[in-house]
Amino acid sequence: MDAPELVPHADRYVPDRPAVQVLAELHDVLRRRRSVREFSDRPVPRAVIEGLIRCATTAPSGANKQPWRFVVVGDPELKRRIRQAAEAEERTFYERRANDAWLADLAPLGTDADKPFLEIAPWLVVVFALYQDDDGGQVYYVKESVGLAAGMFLAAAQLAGLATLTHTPSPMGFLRELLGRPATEKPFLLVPVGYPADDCRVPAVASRRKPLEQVVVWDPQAR
Ligand code: IYR
Repeated sequence: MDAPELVPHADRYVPDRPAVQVLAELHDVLRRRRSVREFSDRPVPRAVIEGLIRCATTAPSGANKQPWRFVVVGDPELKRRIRQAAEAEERTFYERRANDAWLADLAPLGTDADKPFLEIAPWLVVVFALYQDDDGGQVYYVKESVGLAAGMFLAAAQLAGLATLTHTPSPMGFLRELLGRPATEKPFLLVPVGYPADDCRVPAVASRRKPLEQVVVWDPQAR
């Protein structure tokens, strides 16, 4: 096979301050991200959502197949139908499917089957994973790729001062039906986007991140 065309990495980003300084500032923004379940109905311009999706779609993906679709819902009637279907799934989760350990882990979050935020948040962004490319071709590392894009979406929202929730009503198949997506697309994440309610509360627990020592293993040779 012919060698691929490679070009200089010309417009690469070079910060104008030392990396540790840039990272300290970025960390101070990211560490204040919380999963928000009490949203304001304050509108968010469509161009802002578009900007978030543009940021998300800069993520790397297997063979650059970009196996994601972002379905953006703002219509109150469609949000209502999504809420109804999600709450029906959640009721079976809380009443039957979750085992005791799972319910105990969720208790500090104070969650239950009621999901009013699905109607209150101005936008619901439903991220789908594509198991076939739009041209019918193969895709690779789909979950990894979509997960990376979703993470960048959340980070972008945080930088823009917006609140998000990574909501995964399970099973999520109803989203494919309600949103008219084909069988080759699988709902991955439902992300309400908006501003927190003025009196928004978040769990007191769950804000602490594990200390670095617990999550990092330094090679003893590392300098
Ligand atoms: N999907 C349910 C339960 C739930 C599960 C996990 I894991 C969470 O981190 C939070 C909630 C719900 O949304 O209530």
